[in-house]
Amino acid sequence: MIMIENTKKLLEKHGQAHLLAFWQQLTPPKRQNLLAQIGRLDFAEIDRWIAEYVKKPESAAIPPDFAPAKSYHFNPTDPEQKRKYAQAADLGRQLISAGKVAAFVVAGGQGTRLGFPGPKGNFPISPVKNKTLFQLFAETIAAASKKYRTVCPWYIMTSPLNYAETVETLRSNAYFGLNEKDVLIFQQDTLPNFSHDGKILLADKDTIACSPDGHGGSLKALYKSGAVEDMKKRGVEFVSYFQVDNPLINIFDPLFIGLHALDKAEMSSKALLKTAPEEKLGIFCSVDGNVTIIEYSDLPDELAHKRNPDGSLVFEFGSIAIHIITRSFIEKLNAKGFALPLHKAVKKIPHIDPQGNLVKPEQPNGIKLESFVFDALPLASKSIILETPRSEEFGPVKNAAGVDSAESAREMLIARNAAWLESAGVAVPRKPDGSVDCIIEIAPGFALEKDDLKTKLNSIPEIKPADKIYLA
Ligand code: UD2
Repeated sequence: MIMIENTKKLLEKHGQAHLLAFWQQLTPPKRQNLLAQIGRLDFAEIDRWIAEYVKKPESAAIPPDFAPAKSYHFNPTDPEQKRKYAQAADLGRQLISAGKVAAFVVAGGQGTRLGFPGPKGNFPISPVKNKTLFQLFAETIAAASKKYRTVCPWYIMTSPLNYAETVETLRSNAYFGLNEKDVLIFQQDTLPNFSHDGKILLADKDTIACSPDGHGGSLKALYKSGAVEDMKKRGVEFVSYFQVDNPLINIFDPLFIGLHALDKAEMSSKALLKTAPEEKLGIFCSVDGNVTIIEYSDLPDELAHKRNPDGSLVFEFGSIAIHIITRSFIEKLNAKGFALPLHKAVKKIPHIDPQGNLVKPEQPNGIKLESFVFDALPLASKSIILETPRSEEFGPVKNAAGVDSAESAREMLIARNAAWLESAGVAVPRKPDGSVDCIIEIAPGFALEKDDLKTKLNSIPEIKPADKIYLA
């Protein structure tokens, strides 16, 4: 009794009394459930979010000292840099071999654009065997562990919405050949959803409407879940961060890992040249000398289109959400407490109206808040950017068709496989327009990078036009 009175007072003070509107209709367990959810909310923080994000129009606050960021080119540009790249790649290989590098995929998104039910990692993508994204990542991790004679652990962040299904996928597929104890699956937090006037929405009479707190939530979730502690026990010092939608990811890149370590960076990124000003990639810039990424939707058009005298884009480097994060950086952030800024997205959010009816809106009706992992970049004492060729490392599966779709990702996988084989001296049939005239899949266990093919040439058959080739 006292508890509900206190809760009522608290909610009234913060303008959220409607959360108890259906109290009288709830059974005791449902009342407990609702009270527990309310108990987990930090109302002082919520008041701040409402004032700072929910009620404010979305604004792109571009700081005055905003400039393009400097990056390492994928090929060294002078002899001194050539030496540094060789040293870095060596160091990277040593670090992987010593078990100091872990794979970390953020897989908590809802994948609404793709229209695929369930975890996006279950999406079938490989060109011949139709392996799923999760299987490709698992096989890559297994192949790296074998190549470097070590154990590379895999951390998977899910949201509460897809945790159980992700665990079930991994379990029922025997972790795709990895050891169960080397795969840690954990959940990110959620944040409440709001109406435009700052009221928390109810998904049901006893349930607050919530959504995952964005991939920025990973920096807290890694810590809270015990994943960082687990890394510490294993001696992992670097986290190779990637998104679940990119089958071309090179998870264990010795050069990237080595440059990050050599430059004593805390959080580093891979970049690629944008195809067009409109391409949907966050852009790299420097603010007050700190590497920063501004999301494409926040970059004013005039800056996105700004060109140098030679015609290149001034802000030409896009982020493909590939990072190396030093474990101690995550520990440091969490030990002293930190809050990444939130970003607001206006979305269609099903909810219960004041009369208790379920509303499934046709138009965006409310606000979801999320944090972005790249907002931690300016908090790092040092951050490097390594440019990477698009054809080698980026073919995201975002849409059902067209740009950044399963089809375009499969084409890129085939094109990359063909280029690797050709660079090893294997003839690959091509059509008159230059495109690859066969379907080739190279299993991660066969080659993780093109140099791995050199020792496998005897086991590669002759490839004829329209062939379907699986190299494993
Ligand atoms: C992201 C980047 C964009 C570019 C692009 C490359 C942001 C805001 N934008 O755009 O700059 O680098 O990727 O592909 O990052 N996720 C979670 N939990 C969440 C939300 C997302 O784990 O609460 C994961 C999600 O499963 C996916 C990744 O984060 O692996 C990216 O999410 P997205 O599809 O929303 O990002 P997108 O395509 O808008």
